[in-house]
Amino acid sequence: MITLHHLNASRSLRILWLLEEIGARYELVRYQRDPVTHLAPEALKNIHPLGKSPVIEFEGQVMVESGAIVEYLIRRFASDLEPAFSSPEYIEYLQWIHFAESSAMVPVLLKVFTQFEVDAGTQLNFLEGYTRTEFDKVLGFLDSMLADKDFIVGGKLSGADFMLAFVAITVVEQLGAGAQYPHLAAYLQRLTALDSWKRALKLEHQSA
Ligand SMILES: N[C@@H](CCC(=O)N[C@@H](CS)C(=O)NCC(=O)O)C(=O)O
Repeated sequence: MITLHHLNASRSLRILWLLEEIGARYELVRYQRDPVTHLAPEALKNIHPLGKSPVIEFEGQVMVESGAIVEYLIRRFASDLEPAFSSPEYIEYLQWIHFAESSAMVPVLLKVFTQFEVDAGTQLNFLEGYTRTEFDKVLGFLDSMLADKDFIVGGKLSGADFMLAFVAITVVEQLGAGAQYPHLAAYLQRLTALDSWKRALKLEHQSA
């Protein structure tokens, strides 16, 4: 049995959606962000010292990092969600999984945090220009790569989509940048139309 330690409004949505898609038996343990600090509750540190989510427990091991969890669960339970290792698509698949949590999340989070500061009236110097340049470069690239695709790799749903969905939802819904990135917005619409996504979102909202 898999246990998912799930923090609301977090990257853990990637894993919740994946578990719903796979149809695996799992237990959901919910945690709520502190309304002021937005941090996870201390209780999450009892599971893993970082106190971040997602965390899964499986067969006596504790595992963190959403990308690693996605790769592992797919390899173990849903190999149809990854291309064959020897295919060119596998390289694309692996690249996009890691792009989602590294190249993409850095400018996306910078944008979220600088927005907080701008809204609070903080005078930003280097950070504002750097964030804008990086965000436009990386999200523009992702948007262009989605121009003629339903899913990011091989014309079908794969682990890379589970990773990128959180990037898309943050950019489109939280940052309101859907008009600037129409292919990303359309991609998110396709993902959110899937039954497994709808089930995951229902569970996510129950935890709010
Ligand atoms: N690279 C990690 C990042 C995990 C992470 O930073 N999770 C955030 C939520 S999106 C978190 O738990 N924040 C609460 C905290 O740090 O207290 C992953 O992909 O799983």
